[in-house]
Amino acid sequence: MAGNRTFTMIKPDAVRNGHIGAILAKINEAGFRIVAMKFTKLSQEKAGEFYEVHKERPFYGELVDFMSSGPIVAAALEKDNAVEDFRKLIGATNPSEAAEGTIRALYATSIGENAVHGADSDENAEREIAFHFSRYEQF
Ligand code: IDP
Ligand code: MG
Repeated sequence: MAGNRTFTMIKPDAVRNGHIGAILAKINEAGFRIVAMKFTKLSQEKAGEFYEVHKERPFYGELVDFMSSGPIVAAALEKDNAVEDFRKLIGATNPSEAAEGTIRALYATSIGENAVHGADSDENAEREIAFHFSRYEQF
């Protein structure tokens, strides 16, 4: 059964470009409830740990540098079928392939600097929420 929680980050490019408000509005309009949220910055070490699954990929170093290059917004979101519906809302990894109206089509600049993260499975959503938030920060 599909779970009802997912995890997102508004990435440093979108924060720098002033898109926090617009992206949160899209998330709300799509019917997600925010259950935890923080404005924070990842150290190189934390970014490396978060993206450990991509350690062997050629873009890993670039990804870790980028994700620790400035503040982010991290949030846990709730909705029926949250993981799949959120991936639809953000669009393809590469913004040039992202469907019209998706967050990445609107706000991403490149395949690396693609505005938002979205968890790709219920299991990873729970792992990522626990990585960023204690139980007492979740509502
Ligand atoms: P996803 O974010 O759509 O799930 P993944 O394949 O899990 O995409 O990759 C994680 C992140 O790594 C992407 O969101 C993007 O920031 C970065 N990334 C993926 N592919 C490339 C690439 O070819 N060059 C540079 N960065 C990449
Ligand atoms: Mg992914």
